[in-house]
Amino acid sequence: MKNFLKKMLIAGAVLAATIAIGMNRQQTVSAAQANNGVSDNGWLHVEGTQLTNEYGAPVTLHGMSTHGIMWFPQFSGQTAADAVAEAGGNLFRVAMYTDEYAGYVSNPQAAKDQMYESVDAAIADDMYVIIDWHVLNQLNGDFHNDAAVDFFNEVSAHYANTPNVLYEICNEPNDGSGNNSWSGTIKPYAEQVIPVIRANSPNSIAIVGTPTWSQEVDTATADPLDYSNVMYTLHFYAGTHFQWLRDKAQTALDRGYAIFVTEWGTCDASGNGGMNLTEAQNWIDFMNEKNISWANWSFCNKGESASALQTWVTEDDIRDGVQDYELTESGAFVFANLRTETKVSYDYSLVYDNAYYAAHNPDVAKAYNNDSAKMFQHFVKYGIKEGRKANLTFDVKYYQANNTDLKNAYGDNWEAYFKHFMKYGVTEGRKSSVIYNGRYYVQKNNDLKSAFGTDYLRLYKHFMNYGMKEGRVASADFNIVIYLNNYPDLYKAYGNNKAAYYRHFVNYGIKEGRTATVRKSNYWYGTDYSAVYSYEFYIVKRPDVAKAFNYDRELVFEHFVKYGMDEGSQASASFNPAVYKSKYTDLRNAFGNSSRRYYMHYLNYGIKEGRSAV
Ligand code: IDC
Repeated sequence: MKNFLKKMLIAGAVLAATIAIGMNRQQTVSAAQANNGVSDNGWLHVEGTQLTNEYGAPVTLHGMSTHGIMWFPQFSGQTAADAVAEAGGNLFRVAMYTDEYAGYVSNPQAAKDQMYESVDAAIADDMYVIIDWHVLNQLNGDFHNDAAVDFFNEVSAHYANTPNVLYEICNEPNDGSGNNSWSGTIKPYAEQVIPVIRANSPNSIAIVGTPTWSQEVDTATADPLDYSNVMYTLHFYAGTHFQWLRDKAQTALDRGYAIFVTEWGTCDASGNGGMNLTEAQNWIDFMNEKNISWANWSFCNKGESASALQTWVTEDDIRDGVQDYELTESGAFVFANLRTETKVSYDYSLVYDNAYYAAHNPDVAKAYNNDSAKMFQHFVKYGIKEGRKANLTFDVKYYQANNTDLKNAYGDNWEAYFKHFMKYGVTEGRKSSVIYNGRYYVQKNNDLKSAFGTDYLRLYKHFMNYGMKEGRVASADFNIVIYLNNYPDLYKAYGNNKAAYYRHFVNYGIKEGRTATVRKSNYWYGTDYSAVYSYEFYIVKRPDVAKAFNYDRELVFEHFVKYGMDEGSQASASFNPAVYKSKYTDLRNAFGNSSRRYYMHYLNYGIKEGRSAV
């Protein structure tokens, strides 16, 4: 079993890296499926310097930026997105110029139409996509602010519930000479645009350009924006920008802020000068080491060094993906670095038990002929999405119903609940099943509290491995003592096999309407004492007991079962042990003065035999 769990962990990590391949596509228009894309990572957020996926794992985006979408629409739509996804990218940057090349301000509708087409193409491929307000050289610190507000208001409403979309609100917010004031001009612009986006799509990522062609991430982070999920733009061109610019990046990281390289080139900053692949490699190493996400400039066939495609390559040529000979020197270098690996690995043993999965998913067990490795793969690829039952201590539907904060965020996205639990929920001691609530468990078991404190992960594992066997209480919804007291049939079947009662309750008891919270009166370990016991009678007969236990029904009853019978106290008008004894010589010969045995005889046989004790 231990070995199998270990294998599961490893298989989980491997599967997480390759899972995209097995995913069912929703859209049929495109052929591509991004590696390490949105269906693997969900909504992104920023934690410190790190872009992080929905499940708390660091994630890196690598992809291509379009050239101007109005200039090169043939390399800005579905064909282009597919080609980038097929080459291993999980990011597509949609560069919508504001001014140059039929930019947004001269014909907003046409630019928007192309922008929507490009963004939707990336979404169809399960990629993340940056909507880039590609402003370059505005004078007087105006980045078409009003137009930007309108634009981002519209697109963030349109994509409010789409985890794919990231908003880059100003590509390079320069004034005429390149430089610009961060605190005086760019920051106020961001403070104008970001709230508009957040009003529509509160959890989205905003990427903000920085002074000097988006190089001064150091200046920007000296006076940072006061929003969550903000990233600062860094642009570099390997022929122009060297270690001194990486130092600026390092400054921002050292301060704890996240940067995004939304544009970089293998050549010089003009986009068309000399290549510097040595320096490009230095940059790639730096970005890999820091987990910095990037988009390369640019995916087009323009005759300039930065272009990834040869000048003669057409859209038709790349419908079957980009072939090596269709790439330029730059393109070849960039494409070789596109693929990212999922860095997520989950401890599936927290939510998955092979025998349980087989028992509760007979279709799967049958399809895979009970092969445990294959069933586990089924769970990771499909079962988790379908919200299937996979172990006793994590019930995804219960988790949804009993954690309303998550319900609001995840709806019926079952995979999100499983992953949330493995990553966070378990360590937070959340309610995970009708039989388990970490906080309750530690509250009700003092020895565990001193052993584990609030290490809820260990508490959960303790419950799985020992707690159930030991019959410990771990949920207000299931009290094993009450359960086994209430139901004689169960006690007969399971005796002191405590774990069996948890299983029975989860698998059958709930459906059968059995109760494990309220004791049926006069039941003790499955035996009904009603024929020999009534609370009202007993407290009159034994005022000492009633007083000692403050008239508590449960405790008074417990006294009767544990001591009262031995003491020969009558507890019901219909059974007087003294009368029973004096009436039946056979019993007297057998039981002598052991008064408990008269009670038990009456309950087990006497009643059936028609004997009487009054
Ligand atoms: C370049 C294009 C080039 C175009 C020029 C002017 O590669 O074809 O003629 O813009 O519009 C940036 C900009 C990006 C530039 C790129 C290369 O964000 O628009 O593209 N660059 O010069 N910042 C630094 C370099």
